[in-house]
Amino acid sequence: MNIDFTGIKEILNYNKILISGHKNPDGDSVGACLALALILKKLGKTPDIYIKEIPEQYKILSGTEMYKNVVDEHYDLFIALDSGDEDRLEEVSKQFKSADMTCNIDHHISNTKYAMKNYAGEASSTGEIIFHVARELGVEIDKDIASAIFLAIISDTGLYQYNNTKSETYEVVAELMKKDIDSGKIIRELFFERTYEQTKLLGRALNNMELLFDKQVVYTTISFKELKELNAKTNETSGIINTIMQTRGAKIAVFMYEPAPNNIKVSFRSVEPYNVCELAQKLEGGGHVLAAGAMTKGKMEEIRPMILKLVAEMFN
Ligand SMILES: [Mn+2]
Repeated sequence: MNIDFTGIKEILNYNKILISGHKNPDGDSVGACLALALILKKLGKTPDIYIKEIPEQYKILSGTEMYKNVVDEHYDLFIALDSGDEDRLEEVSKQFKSADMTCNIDHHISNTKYAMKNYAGEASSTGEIIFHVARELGVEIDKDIASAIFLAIISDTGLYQYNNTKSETYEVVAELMKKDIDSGKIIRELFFERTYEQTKLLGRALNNMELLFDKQVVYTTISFKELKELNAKTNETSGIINTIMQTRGAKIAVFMYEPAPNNIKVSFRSVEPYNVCELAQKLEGGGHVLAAGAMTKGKMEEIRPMILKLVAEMFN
C-alpha cells in the first residue's frame, strides 16, 4: 500500500457526511461505500450513501438501508470512492462542489486528485484501501464490514485472476475470512448467478461477437433496441466484457453498448503489454491498464469503426 493516510482522521470532524461511488456502480464501488459507511457508523456518525440504483447482485450485503437515491442539497463532508475523476461521480456533483470538505479514496491509475484530500494509490480495489482506512481510524472490522470489503475485492480482481491481485490482497482477505464471512455465498451470487434477462443478453452479445486483427481482438455490441427487446437493464450488461475476453488468444476485448439512444458505453479489457487505459483516455474515459472504459455520444455505426481504428493503431 503506497498511500499516505496523513490527515485521514480529520474526516471525523464532520457530521453531515455523504459517501458516493461512481456511475454504473460495480461491486468495488458498492462494497467500498458500504464498508466505509459501516466503519463511520461505529464511530458514531450517520453517513448517507448515494447510489442511484443498486444492482440486484450486491443486495446480499447488509446495511443496504443506508443507500439513498435522493439526497439533501448540502453535506459538510463528501467522500468519493472508486472514482478516478469528478465526472465519474454519480449525479451528486452539486453536493461535491458545495461540500466544506471533499475526500477522494481510490485506486485508479488515472486518478486526477480532484478532491481537497486525496488518498489514491495502488491497490486491488478501493475496498482493499478501505480495510486500511479502518485500521487508521482504529475501527475493529466486523462481519458486515468484512463482507462488504470481500465483495469489493473479489469484484475488482475478477476473483483473484487479474494482475492487481498481490500478496497484500490475500493478506487482507485472510483477515476478512477470520470474521466468519459467508465467502462462498458472496462468490456464487457475484460470479455464478445471473438473472434470466442477463443470460439472454449474454447470449445475444456472444452471438454478435467477432474476431478481428488476426484473431487478436474480440469485440461485440448490444444496441439500445436489443436491450429493450430482451427486457434487460443496462447494469445487466456487466460480465459481458469479461466473458468475451475468455476467448483463447484474445489480446484485447471491446464491448460497446447503447444504454440510451446514441449514447455508447465502451469497455476494454486486455493482456499485457496492451494498455487499454490509453485507449479509454482518448475517448475521455479512464480506468486501469488492463481494464478501462469510456462513454461517448453518437450512433453505433459511426462510433464502432472509430473505436476499432483506435484499437488497430495499438498493433502498429
Ligand atoms: Mn474499483
